[in-house]
Amino acid sequence: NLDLNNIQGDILSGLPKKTETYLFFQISDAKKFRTDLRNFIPLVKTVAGTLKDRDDISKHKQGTVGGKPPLIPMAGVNIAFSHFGLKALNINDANLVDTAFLGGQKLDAGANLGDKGTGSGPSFVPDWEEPFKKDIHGVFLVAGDSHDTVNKKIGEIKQIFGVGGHTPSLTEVTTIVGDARPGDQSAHEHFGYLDGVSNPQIIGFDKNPPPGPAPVRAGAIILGKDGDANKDKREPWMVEGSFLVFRYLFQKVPEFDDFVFRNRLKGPGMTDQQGADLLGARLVGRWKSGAPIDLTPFKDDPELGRDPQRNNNFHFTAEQNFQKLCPFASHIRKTLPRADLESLGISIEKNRIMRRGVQFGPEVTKAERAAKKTSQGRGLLFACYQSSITDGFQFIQRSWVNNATFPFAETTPEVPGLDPLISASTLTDRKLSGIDPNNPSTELKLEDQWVVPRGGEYFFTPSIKGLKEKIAA
Ligand code: N7H
Repeated sequence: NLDLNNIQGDILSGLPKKTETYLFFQISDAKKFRTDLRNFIPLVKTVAGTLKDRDDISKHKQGTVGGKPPLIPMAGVNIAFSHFGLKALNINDANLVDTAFLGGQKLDAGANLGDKGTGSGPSFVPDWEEPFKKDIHGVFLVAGDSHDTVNKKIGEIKQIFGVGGHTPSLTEVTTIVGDARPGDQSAHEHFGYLDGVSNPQIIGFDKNPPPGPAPVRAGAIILGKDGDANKDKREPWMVEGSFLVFRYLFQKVPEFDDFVFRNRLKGPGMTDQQGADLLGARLVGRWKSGAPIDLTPFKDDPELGRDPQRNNNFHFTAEQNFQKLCPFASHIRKTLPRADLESLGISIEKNRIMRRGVQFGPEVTKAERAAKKTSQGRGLLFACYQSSITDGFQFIQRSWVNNATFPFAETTPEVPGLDPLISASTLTDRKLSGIDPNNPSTELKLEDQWVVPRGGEYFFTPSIKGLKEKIAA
């Protein structure tokens, strides 16, 4: 019972994004903004539209003989609003129940996410890029095959809202461009690991879910459906919307590589590079190829890594209370503990998030690699959708990632420690156990923070009906 013509496309099908621009804005003239928004709505790509685009892309690929087919010009546009934006439009969003959303990410950044900053409580100012310290009202997401197509689309959007003319209804706060990495790294994030392998499969939407974590009810991601804890409180305009978390995450790649090499694992017959690759895989929980270490703990298996029928089919079940195969604190075990909780009868459905990020910044240069020091900004425009930020992104970051005793500190001799990639730098004594498969209690001290948050906001991505009947009404 999902209306695929009503739900914005990025949420369930992911706008195809070789490149994606995020244009953050403030509403400067609420009345005119509403009128302009009516003209903008036809540009919004729905799930149905995105599925059609994906179908066209695959037909196009199949129809080309030899070589790589050129991409077909294609752009997808979505829009989302922060709590501040809805307030600027005089929309009472009190029933858009989600403490994190209603407070905004700046308020969350210190106490709940652990970002660096100054001050405390409501006067906390995160150590972010300047534009993100302002109240952002909304964001346009424009994804596509090339900068040309995306920029053209952005030109159309600006024209609709009068930007650059005499009567603009919004002002641009900042624009960030994300790009998939080149060549065979296009599906890999900047540390080199295959990304986008594991996302929740939605019952009733994903027709043939590959083996892996249990599919979730649509309400885990989409408001007003079974599985949304606040289903009964949702007003019609909220139904089939979703909360979007955006985080501007910089990655220090040469520093990470240097740490992994210096702390490489050692064993009979293992080369230095193999030892470094094994340590990296144990920090992430997957090899760079995507192969999960729960299935192939000591040797990469690229064929497994690229096989969707197998690369997510693991649950840490052989590992209850143990971390020989995969450290408790490895990134993918921390952020999705699978049977670690499910075997105790604890459902993790409400904690699932649909990740839709894209990389930004150039490849690491020779000079950076030689200096083992980052001098150009690069990282991940992290984005994820959920029906509750409080149970989704915020909970994962606060209660799992930043919590050294999760999971199993009570029942194992080893304290798991912190997620080595994304735990907060403000935490003291940053370390994790389980890194050496033969000595799980040995702890590895984390010297640095390789993922640095430099901005973000919480948004609501409304349905088409929500846009027409409430926000633009
Ligand atoms: Fe993470 N990385 O490259 O190491 N992530 N992540 N993430 N992440 C995942 O399964 C990465 C971040 C999740 O289902 C993979 O698609 C990096 C945040 C979740 O088993 C890799 C950054 C949050 C999963 C990375 C980053 C999460 C996941 C494996 C920041 C939420 C699915 C590939 C720059 C708070 C877990 C895959 C599952 C997987 C990386 C950020 C959450 C390789 C570099 C902020 C839920």
